[in-house]
Amino acid sequence: MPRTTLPQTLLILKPDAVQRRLTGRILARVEDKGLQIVGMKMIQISRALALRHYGVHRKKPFFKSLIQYITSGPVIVLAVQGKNVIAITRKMMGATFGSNAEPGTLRGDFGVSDSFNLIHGSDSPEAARKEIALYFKSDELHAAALSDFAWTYDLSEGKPV
Ligand code: FUP
Repeated sequence: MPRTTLPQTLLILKPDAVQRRLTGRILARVEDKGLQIVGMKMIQISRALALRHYGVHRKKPFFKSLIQYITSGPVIVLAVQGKNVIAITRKMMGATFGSNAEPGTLRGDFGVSDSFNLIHGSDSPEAARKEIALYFKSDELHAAALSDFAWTYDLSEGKPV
């Protein structure tokens, strides 16, 4: 199997996804797309970690409720890799809140709230690097190529070797 370096992103299945038992269906959509889960764990995000993650929003009016929400219960954090993974996962997530997210997207299909939005996904390669490092140690990531890569990622110019 050829070795490849695929871009990575951080996803968080937020407390409402866990409480509403939606995590399996969201994970299935990630895998169905052909993305590779390279790290996964259930944690409860501490206030200190939430402040580091969402520090860019500290001046926003929603900051306090955002920190309260993300620390309110267990979440599933995922490091995911794949071709064009950031753009693809952002598209799969949909607009920020379910009330206006398109049908077919995760937020559009599974929620209607204007506060709880089920899933976080990094919005740039820099954010992804920073966020993956916040949640995972390097030995918690398992990024070796999967056996279907030649077919899923057409890595050998049309020849599935
Ligand atoms: P997104 O990239 O779609 O997850 O959304 P943003 O990066 O714009 O916002 C980060 C988080 O802040 C969202 F997941 C939810 C929260 N937020 C609010 O609570 N109210 C807002 O008006 C905007 C964002």
